[in-house]
Amino acid sequence: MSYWRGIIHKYKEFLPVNEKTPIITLCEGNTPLVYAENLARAIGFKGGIFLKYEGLNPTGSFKDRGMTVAISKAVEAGKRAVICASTGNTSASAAAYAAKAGLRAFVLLPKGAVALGKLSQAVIYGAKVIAIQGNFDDALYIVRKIGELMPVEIVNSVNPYRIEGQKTGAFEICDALGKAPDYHFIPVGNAGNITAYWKGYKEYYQVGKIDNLPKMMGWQAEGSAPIVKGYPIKNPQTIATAIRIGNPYSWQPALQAVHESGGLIDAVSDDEILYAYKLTASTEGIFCEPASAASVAGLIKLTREGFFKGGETVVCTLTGNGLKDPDTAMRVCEEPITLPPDVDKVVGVISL
Ligand code: AN7
Repeated sequence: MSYWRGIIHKYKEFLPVNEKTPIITLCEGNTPLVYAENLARAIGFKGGIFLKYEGLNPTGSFKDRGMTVAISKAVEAGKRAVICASTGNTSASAAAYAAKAGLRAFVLLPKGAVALGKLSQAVIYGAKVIAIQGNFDDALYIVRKIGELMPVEIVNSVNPYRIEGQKTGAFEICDALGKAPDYHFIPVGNAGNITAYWKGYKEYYQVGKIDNLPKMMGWQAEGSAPIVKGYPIKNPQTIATAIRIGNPYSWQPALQAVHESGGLIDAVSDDEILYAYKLTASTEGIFCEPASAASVAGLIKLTREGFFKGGETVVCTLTGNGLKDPDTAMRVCEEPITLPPDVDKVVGVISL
């Protein structure tokens, strides 16, 4: 069969699966790598920008790559239920893949701090949703305790199968470009994805699929930047709720990715994130969520600082779909004009 059947079918030899693993897939992966010449021109970047649009995965974020592996392995191990803490996307993905697998799903969300689209996904896929009066870090702590107490599989990136699946994003980029980019820009929350991409690039390098490695460039939101600051943040804040995380689980592997690759991890402000969010949509026709725009915001920041020599190839991972959080788009953009049903009145507001 030649049609796309998801990342496990495509990249089996790199994944911890065998003939007995039941493959639970929603045909995730194979997402567009969009050449962003308009964005490059707009920000004065003198090289090639490619946007890896992970918002086009089945539940609208990169989490589906890790979840297909985590849920397949949970089924293989005979598990009946999964649990996760989430800023929204992990819960949407866990709920969907659990539904496909016939498993029960329990998701713990920070109350009032999850975009409505993501919450609606968890609910409609049939997960038991528990809103915690606390933040993501509180919810993850509880999930890890419950994982010790009850026969339920944790599908946060505490689960190594998540990282395994997510590394396929790097494979797809290399397959598309025929090489690794010079720089890979990526938002950082719980720091699993930067860890996963670096693992993917290194594995492709080891088997000779590529002969270069990118510098890993991770971006946290200023109010939620524990790795940049060097200590956990008790009460993280940012408009990019997906990365509102004060004590990332994959802190050390993320630092290792940055150090081994010669990259960096830095922070961008909410204003910089929103600017990048709007610019990506208005120049490239790609609506990502605010957290995803942290990667583009980081690229804009470094471009303005004169960081690049010119001629570099960079990839920005756009981790999630903007439709998950339409409230933010409506808050930061101009309100639609309301008019009576009158041709002249409408003509009056159209300037060509
Ligand atoms: C759109 O869903 O942590 O650094 O619980 O949803 O691998 O955590 C989401 C994270 C970036 C950060 N962009 O990735 C969750 C969750 C989007 C995200 C990140 C997330 P990691």
